[in-house]
Amino acid sequence: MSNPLYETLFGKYAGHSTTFLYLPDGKTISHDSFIRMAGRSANALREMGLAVGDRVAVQVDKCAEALAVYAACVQSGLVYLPLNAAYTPAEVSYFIEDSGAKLFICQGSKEDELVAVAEKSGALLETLNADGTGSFTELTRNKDDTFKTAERDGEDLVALLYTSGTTGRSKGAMLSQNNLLSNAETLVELWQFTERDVLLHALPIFHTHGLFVATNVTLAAGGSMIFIPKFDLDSIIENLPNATTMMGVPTFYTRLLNDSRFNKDLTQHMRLFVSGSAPLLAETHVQFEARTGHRILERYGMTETNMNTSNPYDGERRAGTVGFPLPGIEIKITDSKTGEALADGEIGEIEVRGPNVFSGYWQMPEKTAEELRKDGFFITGDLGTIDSDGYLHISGRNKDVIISGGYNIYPKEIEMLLDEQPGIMESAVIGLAHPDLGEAVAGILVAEKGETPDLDELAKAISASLAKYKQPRKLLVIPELPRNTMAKVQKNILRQEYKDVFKQ
Ligand code: MLC
Ligand code: AMP
Repeated sequence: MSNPLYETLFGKYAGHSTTFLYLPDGKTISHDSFIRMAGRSANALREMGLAVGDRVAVQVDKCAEALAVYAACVQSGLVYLPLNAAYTPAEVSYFIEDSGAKLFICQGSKEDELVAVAEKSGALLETLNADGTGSFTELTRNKDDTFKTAERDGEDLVALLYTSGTTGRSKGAMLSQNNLLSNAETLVELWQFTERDVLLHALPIFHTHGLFVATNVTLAAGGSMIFIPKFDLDSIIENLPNATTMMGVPTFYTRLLNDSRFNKDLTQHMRLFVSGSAPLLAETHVQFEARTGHRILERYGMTETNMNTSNPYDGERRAGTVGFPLPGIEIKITDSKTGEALADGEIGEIEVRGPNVFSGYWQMPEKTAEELRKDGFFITGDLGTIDSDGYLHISGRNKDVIISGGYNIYPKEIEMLLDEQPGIMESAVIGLAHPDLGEAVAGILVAEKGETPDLDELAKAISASLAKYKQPRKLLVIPELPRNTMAKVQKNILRQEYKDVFKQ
């Protein structure tokens, strides 16, 4: 096979008139039409002068055309770099520059703000809008809809996904053909996906969950997706009767449970509900089963590794656990300080090895060496334990990260901004329990001597630099931050002190 990922996800469906996408306006796109759309995009990319290995950064709304750019990149050997649509130009600028992207495709409405970003790093700039129009679409018009697929092998880079770091600098996780292919094939089998499946897709397509788990698994099985722009209760309820499966972050499921229309009748025909990206409370699992009769299947993954573990499809889906290592993937629990393996039942660092594990961080050999051991085990930064039946329980994190509605937020990035603001001496950013988002961001501030910061002004000042979902939902001023004898801020004390801030 010349390009295994392309063949498995797309190529083998050429000529198939089966439906791939059900779109919000009632239109559908068949597998064949989608592949032709991707072929036109691949020809446009080639004619723009892009060559195998070049990075294509994409910050657009969710639409079929965006997915076709992903397929076109796979087909033509370009490296796909999806970016959260909420990132500000200041945030995006780093990704474009760091990746050396040759092309940046953005929303038309943001073009003016982003011209300078593209120019600074010498990237071409094109637009793609939520309705599929835009300058990039114009370039694909009248192009040949077949494209000679680029030869690629398993180790070749397919995607670069940026994940923030505890030091504040984002790192580009390099994902290969094999990483994505092995995971998609494993999950199709484990979760028993077939061409009869219709996945209700309400996740964003710029992260692992919506792009590689939901989309790749559906594609590899030859199934179809009801493609909803974003999570919206009414559209979920309206579309559920036509779906067989759904994947979501825990917020999807808690929001559904808060709506009385979500009941057994609406879900009886469903085959599978999958949850991941953030901890699903055991309580949500139990309530979901009581309401619908379905046991949510919880799995565990991350940007650097795709999916690592899953509760079983046929066996017991155990609430509060993330199940067993996927076939071909090893998990071990180690002592954070020594790296030595710990016995089952002990809590330690979760490490993972397998064909799913990325090859390293883009142009960051030192960071790669810190987290990816020579023997292939990746140190996830998550803490967990394996119980006597082999189920993995995630008990916490060894990394300072907040997970809000399934988005990872690194406090360091926000603290650096807060600390720069006039009148602020220092800050600690923490995640506090939030009924809808799991965790939400709070900023605890210490003012310079004699200063009384205006918190509204402060919030406004940082908003230009930070995506909305990262902005603290609560800012508090306190006299001093609690520190241990090593002068390290004790965030656990702050989390305890302010634990009820977001509780209703
Ligand atoms: C949106 N907002 C958020 C937010 N999402 N704030 C904090 N955390 C979030 N996750 C902001 C909006 O900008 C808005 O601001 C306000 O909060 C309220 O918006 P909303 O309408 O209530 O939110 P909504 O748009 O419905 O989004 C919530 C959500 C969404 C949970 C549906 O965030 C979502 O789809 N999350 C999925 C994330 C995901 O795909 N993660 C996978 C990562 S991959 P305002 O003030 O302008 O109204 C990964 C690996 C793995 O982790 O294992 O899968
Ligand atoms: P990201 O870096 O955005 O890919 O997020 C990956 C992180 O999400 C993991 O390291 C975990 O901390 C968290 N995560 C993913 N799935 C789960 C889950 N099922 N339960 C708890 N945490 C999860």
